[in-house]
This record gives sequence, structure tokens and C-alpha cells, in this order.
Amino acid sequence: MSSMAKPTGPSGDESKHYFDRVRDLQMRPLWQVIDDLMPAHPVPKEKPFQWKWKEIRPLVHQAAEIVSIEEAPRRVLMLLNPGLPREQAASTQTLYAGIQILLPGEIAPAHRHTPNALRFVMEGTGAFTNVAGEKTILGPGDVVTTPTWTWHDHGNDANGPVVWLDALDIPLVNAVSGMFYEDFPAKHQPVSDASNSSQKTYGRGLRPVGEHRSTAYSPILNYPYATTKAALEGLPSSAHHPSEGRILEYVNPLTGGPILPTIDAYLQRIDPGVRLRPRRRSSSAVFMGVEGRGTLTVDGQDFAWEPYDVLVVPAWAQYSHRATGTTPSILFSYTNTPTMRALSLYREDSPEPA
Ligand code: 1HN
Repeated sequence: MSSMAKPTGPSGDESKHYFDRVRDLQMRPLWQVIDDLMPAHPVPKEKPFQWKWKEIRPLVHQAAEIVSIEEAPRRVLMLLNPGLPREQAASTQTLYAGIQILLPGEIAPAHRHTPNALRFVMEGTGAFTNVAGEKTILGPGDVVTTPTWTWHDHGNDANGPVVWLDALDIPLVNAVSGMFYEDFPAKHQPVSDASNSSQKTYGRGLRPVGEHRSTAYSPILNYPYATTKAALEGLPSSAHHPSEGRILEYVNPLTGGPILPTIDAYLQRIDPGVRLRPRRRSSSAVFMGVEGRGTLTVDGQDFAWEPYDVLVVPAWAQYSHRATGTTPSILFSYTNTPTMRALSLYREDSPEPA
């Protein structure tokens, strides 16, 4: 908003008395701050940031030596944005990211909460997640949903550790005072289905007739990596996004919309050597390198990434991708775009490079 003429008023002691009195009564003159309240475009508190997997991986594995699953029922190192207060558990102002490790034989007991979650499996094959009675075995690259208020527990029957990225909307839920949490009365909830039936039905363009389930989130529990990657490789070259390359969104097949009510998620592929067009969005995003290597430039800052590095693109930051390896660059990402759209606050554009 443009500056208004600042009214002249009493001066000296009289003026000080006035402003002290205003402050004492829990008021503040709008005219002193209006320009800061309404900048012309979003000025998010989160900063562009990168966590390098080669630096954080040893600490994730050490966590499993330092603390037992009984002491830490979710053994997670949170990825905190340096621009945000540590107690907010925030990677962006609305999104959380953390890395979880579960050793063979361990159980992360069943509970439910209002924050929505999804997971991207990084290391280990054979652990499982049970969400609302459906149990699925996890492998690297699988994307698993844990929608709002669904019971969920994890276990590891495999031989080695399993490590995954947790994506949640915790800062958003706290900002609107929407947090509810409950423990399940047993470590594991009963298994009613262990055959990936949600994937086999809804993931193939089918739906059970007469079923009335919530369309607020995807009915599919596990989007396996092999399937998503094959779809990505099979995309025709005409399906090329100018700023993202070949990109697929994990969707709710009942609506064609985002996988979760507050979070959308993507897998993309950029051919070796390609530099894509800059872009900015009013949503914030978290990217994770999966295969190959690349450089993500955010507001002029270059972040060279390798697999499993995690990167933050703040709201309205201009970013662009470059694939710098000899093999294709594959990235997973999630954003708060569904939240912004629901509030009629989503915008995007592709400014010319500075
Ligand atoms: C949670 O329930 C999980 O279920 C992971 O694996 C991360 C971070 C904060 C609060 C709850 C999980 C979480 C979490």
C-alpha cells in the first residue's frame, strides 16, 4: 500500500504521553506500520535453505544408537528453517519436513492427529505402515499418505534400517489452532487389509460402487516408485512444463485434485544438461533430490543438490532448475498450494530472468 501523509499531532511530552497511553491500552497506530503490514507481494519468513544428505545422514543413523524407540516413538530429526522460530517445527511457514529412522524389530506405535502427512521412502525395503487398517510394505521412492485423523503405525520386519522423509502441515495446523492428537490403545491397530487394495482399485481408475468415502484426501495409501517413475518416463515430450520439465502430480483419483487437503506432491524428471525457465508461486515448496544431480537457484542463490538433499523454496521466491549430471535429474516435491487455492491466495508467474 502506498504511504499516506502522516498526520501531524501534538509534540514533545504530550505526544509521548499519547503514544504511551495507546500502548498501555493494547492499541497501536496503524499509520505507523501500514506499509509493513501490506507489502506489494508476499515476504515470507522462511529462507531458501538446503540440507545435504551426506551431512545429515550420519546423524539420522546415529539417532538410532542414541535413543530407543521406547524413548522416541517417532525417531525423527526435524529440518528447521533458519528464518523461523525453532519451536514452530517449521521448514516453511506452513510445511514441516523431518527424517525418520526405524530399525529392524521396532514399532512406531499407532496414533492419530489432525495434521496431514505423507512419506517418501529413502532407504530400506520391507518396513510397513498401517493406515486405517490397510497395511503396506514400503520400498525406496514409495509415497505413502497418512491423511488427517487417520490411525497410523509403522513397523520394521526387515533386516536393515528404514529411513524416510516425513512431510506434514504442522505449522499450518498450529497457526489456525487446529491441533488434535490421540494415542491408539495398542501399539499396532488391527490389520484389515494387507494386499494394497486401495492402490489396486483406485490406482487403476476404478471405484467400489455404493461407497461413500471422504473426497478430502486420496483413498490410495501407497504410490509405488516403480509405477510413478514408469509413468514419468512414458510421458510424451509434449507434456513438458517450461519450469519443471516432465512432471507428474500424485493425485486423489476421486477428484483429480491434490493427494491431501493441504499438501500436493510431485515427481519430476529433467533431462541432462537442461536449464529450465524461472518461476515463482505464492505457495512454499520443499524439494528432495532423488536421482541424478542438479542446481536449484532460489532468488539468485545456487544450491547444488545430490540425491536425498532437501531444499526449501520460500513463497514467491523465484526459482529455477538445472540438471547438471549425465543422467536425468529426478526430484520429489511437496507444496502448500492446496491451502493457498482454498483461500483464493494462489498465484504464479514466470518472470524473465534478472
Ligand atoms: C508423526 O506422527 C509421524 O507418524 C512422523 O511417522 C512425524 C512429526 C510430528 C508429529 C507427528 C509418523 C511426526 C509425527
